[in-house]
Amino acid sequence: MSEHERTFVMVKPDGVQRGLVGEIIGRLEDRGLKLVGAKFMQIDRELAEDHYGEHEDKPFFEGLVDFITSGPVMAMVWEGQDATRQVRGMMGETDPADSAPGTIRGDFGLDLGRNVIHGSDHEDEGANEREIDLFFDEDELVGWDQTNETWLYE
Ligand code: IDP
Ligand code: MG
Repeated sequence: MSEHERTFVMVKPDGVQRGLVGEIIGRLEDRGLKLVGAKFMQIDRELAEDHYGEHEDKPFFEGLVDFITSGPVMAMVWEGQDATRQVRGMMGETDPADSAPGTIRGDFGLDLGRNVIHGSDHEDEGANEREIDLFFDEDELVGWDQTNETWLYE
């Protein structure tokens, strides 16, 4: 079994409004990933601007901050082998229009600005840890033994 890691995942306001929280959690559970933290919350502008800081100079930044603060989100931490990259694969491409059927964005989205889910970028070293720290205190994360682990990992 190789090293397990934690990744930050968030159902965005469009996903919450469209009733996709259960569907998305179900897909991550079915894959074998382990939920270790969850918080249903509304993001304030300060947190949104921090979280999307890498995009602050982009023309879509204001609209993105407006959108992500416009309603509740389901913020989560999921754990598993290669979790960050695997979740990104399940999400699809940034633009739902370029996302394959079977991916979350490919199955539930049509428009770049309404792409349902966020997941830490595996190509951005340490993004998972940074985002987890931004949204969760250490004592809000729950370490637990997944009893089916021997059937998920060699
Ligand atoms: P990612 O969510 O796949 O990591 P990023 O490039 O990090 O994609 O962009 C963050 C978010 O900003 C996207 O998920 C999307 O909601 C939004 N976004 C990215 N590019 C555009 C754009 O060109 N127009 C509008 N929104 C965008
Ligand atoms: Mg990104």
